[in-house]
Amino acid sequence: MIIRRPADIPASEITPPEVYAARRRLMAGAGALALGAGGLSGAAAQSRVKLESVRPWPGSTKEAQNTFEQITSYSNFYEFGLDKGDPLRNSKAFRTRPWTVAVEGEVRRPRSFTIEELLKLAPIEERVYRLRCVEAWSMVIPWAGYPLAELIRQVEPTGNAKFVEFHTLLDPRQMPGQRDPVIQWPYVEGLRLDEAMHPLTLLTLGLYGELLPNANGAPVRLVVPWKYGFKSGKSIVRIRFVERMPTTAWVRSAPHEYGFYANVNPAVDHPRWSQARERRIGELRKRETLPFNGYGDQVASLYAGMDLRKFY
Ligand SMILES: Nc1nc2c(c(=O)[nH]1)N[C@H]1C(S)=C(S)[C@@H](COP(=O)(O)O)O[C@H]1N2
Ligand SMILES: [Mo]
Repeated sequence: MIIRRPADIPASEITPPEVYAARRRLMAGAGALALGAGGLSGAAAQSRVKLESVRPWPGSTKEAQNTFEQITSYSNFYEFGLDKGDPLRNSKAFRTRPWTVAVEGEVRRPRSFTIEELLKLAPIEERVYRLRCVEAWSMVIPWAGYPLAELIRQVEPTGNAKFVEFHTLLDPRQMPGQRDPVIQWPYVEGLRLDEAMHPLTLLTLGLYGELLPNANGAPVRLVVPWKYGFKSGKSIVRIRFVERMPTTAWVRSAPHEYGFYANVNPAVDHPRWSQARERRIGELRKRETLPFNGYGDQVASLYAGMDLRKFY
């Protein structure tokens, strides 16, 4: 039996079947995405805005950081297309002002936050985190934000709040990828309440000391560094506290391939490829993937007693 490395796996195997089918339809449509995007291809680059005060965070990884260029041009953001360069190409005219995030469900003080309020809610830190994508690539990224727990405390979850849902903007006029039913839109992700409250879970507003680029989930996204990248929803408009485990977009789309927990785990293979190793973007060699993406000393206790082969 031949064991193939991820680099040898064709796109047809590494991509969920419905995504692969959609990609073929888009290619057959000869640029239908770019044309359908309302002239986005001619839009000027997004202006870059420096954040006012960003403090360094002592827990940052000292590993070499990926460049701004790599982080913005190699990204998954299916609302803007399926290829890694599509989010940068197709999101230039994306409007992120005005923007509000509704926080609702099982909370005593439901309310909306404007993006301006979110930028002032707590001191913004630069946190350099590793990102491990389920597709077996990784990056090191200097995000800017503060723990999601700061926001959660303000809305006071009730005793019934066990899980938190994160909903991305639904706007097919601005997000051309949403015109193709690759997944059921909008993108919905979720965390258990204790995961959402964990101090590593970052409400993210910036990258490299600037406001978030559109391609990386402007104006506000989540970053959950011990989980596969897809758990970190972008361009969030609604945060909902619920009693039951939410059916997230990827679990709905391919339940045999993507679990709710999605903790980075080199010992549990994806049904179509190994998760034991990863390629850091910008490198050729493979690195060993670490349990919980190297954050195990801080998060493993959240899963004490759970069978992580079953709850993947
Ligand atoms: N709304 C939305 N959020 C999303 C995605 C997406 O397609 N749509 N892709 C996810 C995946 S698979 C990854 S790996 C990360 C990548 O984020 P980054 O490119 O900003 O690092 O975003 C996640 N969040
Ligand atoms: Mo990913």
